[in-house]
Amino acid sequence: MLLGSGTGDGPAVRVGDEGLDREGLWSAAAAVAARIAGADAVAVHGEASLRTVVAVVGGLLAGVPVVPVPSDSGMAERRHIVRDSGAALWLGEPQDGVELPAVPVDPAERSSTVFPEPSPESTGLILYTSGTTGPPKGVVISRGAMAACLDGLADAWSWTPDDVLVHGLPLFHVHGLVLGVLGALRVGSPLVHTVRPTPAAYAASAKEGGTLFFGVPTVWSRIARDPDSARALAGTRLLVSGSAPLPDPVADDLRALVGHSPVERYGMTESLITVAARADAPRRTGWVGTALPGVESRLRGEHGEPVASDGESIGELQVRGATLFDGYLGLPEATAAAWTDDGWFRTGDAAVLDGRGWHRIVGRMSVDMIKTGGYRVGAGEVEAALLGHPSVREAAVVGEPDDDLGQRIVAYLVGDGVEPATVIDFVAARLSVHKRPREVRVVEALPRNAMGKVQKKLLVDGGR
Ligand code: MCA
Ligand code: AMP
Repeated sequence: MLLGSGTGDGPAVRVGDEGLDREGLWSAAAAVAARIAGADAVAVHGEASLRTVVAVVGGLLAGVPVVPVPSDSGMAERRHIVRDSGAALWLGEPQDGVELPAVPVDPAERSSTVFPEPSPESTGLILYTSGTTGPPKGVVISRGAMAACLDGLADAWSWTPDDVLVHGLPLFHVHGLVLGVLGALRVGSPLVHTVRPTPAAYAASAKEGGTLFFGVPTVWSRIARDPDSARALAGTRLLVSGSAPLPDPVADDLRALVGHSPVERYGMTESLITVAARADAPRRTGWVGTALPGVESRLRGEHGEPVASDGESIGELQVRGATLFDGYLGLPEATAAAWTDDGWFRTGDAAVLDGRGWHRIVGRMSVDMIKTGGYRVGAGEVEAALLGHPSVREAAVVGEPDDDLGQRIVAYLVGDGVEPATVIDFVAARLSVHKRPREVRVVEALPRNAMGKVQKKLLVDGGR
């Protein structure tokens, strides 16, 4: 069973001030499942709340594919996700622009209806994620892929029911939802979700007995800059970092303040987590670990040629195995393009492998894929949104290095009377708040090559 059994009166999940034990969660979710059984898919408002957890578990109990919708999404993105996914119902607080029938979700409700476990091949989640161009694509994830990933991580991190998992990550992506909620339910460890991943909230949860903590690098670097909160983590068993590269100085500062630094793990929405450092292995700063059981990885050069696993040579990381997705919803061409002819998924990440199977991620193959605060944002979709603003004639979006966010979204714009704050709000309201440019630079012209293509490298290197 993907989520284990729904028995037991120990705490299962707490989000902020609201909590449920296992039996309470299962019976509240069963009430949701009874209402939605047979639907093609359900959209869930992905706010950080107990209600979201109940809604997602309800969908999984009923065997109905769940489509989490970012809670900070703007109208255009929300509409796209709802329409593209084919969701028939909306679970959670009704939102502007969503015309689906809303189904109430009440954590206090109880139902004893029991549902048969759906097959591992069936779809569990459809998660929307950005490519380099175009609107976000629906990544179809099977229940079996999630189970394989979570079992691999439980093994790597010696994650057991004795752990208390703590994090405050968004409930609409792999990190916060699959690892952070479904992982805790599958392993049987209680989850404390702090609503926001602030240093103070992590410190408070450590004092209350949290043992295992998840965060994106921005979360860890904010904790490292808050020594009192960092020291409060001293008694914890394991810190885990992922979704973006953990800067070496942050790992060093945490080692000094906490007594141990995070283990890293690597993955993608499409592949779930494929590579992880084991809890019992010595920390190797900058290295994200070895392939999970059931996953294989390799490096390939620009023309598909093998690249040596010598700890130095860089190639595109390609993966295959049990944790992989089933394709982009309704996009057979994009799905086919994501795989090599011999059946490996092209991650688009540049990596190094060493002789012991350890991986180091050295960057993205494309400048158009930005990671900001752990969120993946395609430059193309931000540029398209910006071009929808009447004062913008040309737009080029890049990710610039940022001490807090890893990369900061910067928009170079050509236009008439461009007001930076107005266009930033315009993107936030259309796409989502986390996709807004943090900075706008108005320029006379964009640097282009002889073919007319914008030379983004010049923007990044020439930017301040
Ligand atoms: C600011 N705000 C605005 C605007 N400007 N709202 C509307 N319009 C504007 N122009 C408000 C926001 O609503 C929010 O309000 C507040 O400003 C702060 O928002 P933001 O700047 O986005 O927050 P932040 O402090 O910069 O966020 C840092 C963060 C966040 C908490 C680390 O980036 C985060 O949660 N990242 C996690 C991403 C993640 O989970 N990725 C996993 C992908 P208010 O505060 O009131 O809400 S899955 C993945 O990658 C895999 C597979 C893997 O490997 O894990
Ligand atoms: P997403 O689909 O949002 O999960 O983003 C996946 C991308 O996040 C990967 O392709 C990597 O570029 C990046 N990523 C995830 N984990 C790590 C990590 N530990 N180190 C470096 N990059 C990472």
